[in-house]
Amino acid sequence: MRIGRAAGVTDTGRRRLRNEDAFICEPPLFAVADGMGGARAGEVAARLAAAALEEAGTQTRGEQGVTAMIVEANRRIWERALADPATAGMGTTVTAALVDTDSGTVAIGHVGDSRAYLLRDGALEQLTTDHSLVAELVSSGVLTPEEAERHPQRSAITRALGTEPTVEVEVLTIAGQPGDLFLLCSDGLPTMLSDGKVAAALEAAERDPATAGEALVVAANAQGGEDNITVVLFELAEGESPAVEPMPAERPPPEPEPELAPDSELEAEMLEPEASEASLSRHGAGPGGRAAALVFILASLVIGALVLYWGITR
Ligand SMILES: [Mn+2]
Repeated sequence: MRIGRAAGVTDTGRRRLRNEDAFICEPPLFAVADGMGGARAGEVAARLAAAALEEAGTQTRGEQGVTAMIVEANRRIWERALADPATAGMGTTVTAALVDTDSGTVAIGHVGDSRAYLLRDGALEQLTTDHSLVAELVSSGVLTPEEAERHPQRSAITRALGTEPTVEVEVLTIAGQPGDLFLLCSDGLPTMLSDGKVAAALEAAERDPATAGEALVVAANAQGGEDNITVVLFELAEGESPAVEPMPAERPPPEPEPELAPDSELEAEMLEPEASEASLSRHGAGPGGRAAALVFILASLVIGALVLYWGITR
């Protein structure tokens, strides 16, 4: 099994001033976080969660791995909230999928109401159960699923990351099949689009993650775009995962942790496209180019010396 195409997209929507969602699309790790809290604290919480997950992403696998990275993210958000009164009470949802291509399994961990779905053989299945008030009322029979969709308290979550010193992570494992298309999303998608409409959009996009991601955001905005909308899509495919090129010994310095910054600064930071490690390592002349440059410099020196010698002896 290997991971095929993948894409992530986030959008502020049409009603909110800020985007407090964050996502990761770094195979084999995929995640969505939907922050909450006063001022800009929700944004800080979601970005802290994404940064913590991204750091752990390549070193772990399975349910234990995904649980450990979410627990660590919880610890970091909780400690930041204690240290910085401006962010007190901040929290975030998180839904993370960690693919193990060797065993062909996908471990999914989640806290809150961001969801994971699987499109397999044309059928869209919701994999996660929301940790939300309305989901509990539905499971206890107080509300029907249809009533839950229109409930004014539908965005109230019963579990969050970073609001308590410890967190209970719900995990599950899916045995993957070639052709599987996984979708992770913040609640801004399902509150605007029914599962049927989401499935139709995925099929209309011919299951291409990038096309489907854009189409889902457009469709959710067309329905009102009442919340931030974030979707991450990845497919599983037949075959081996390509051999991983050995990484350079040096690593770029870690990204600074997100701070509560003035609007303009934070906005600029958010808009800046993130250069991936792979694209960074491809910049510059490389070993071959370096040798050519060295030859050129040596040749220039020799010619310079000859010209100087000719000038003096003349
Ligand atoms: Mn949301």
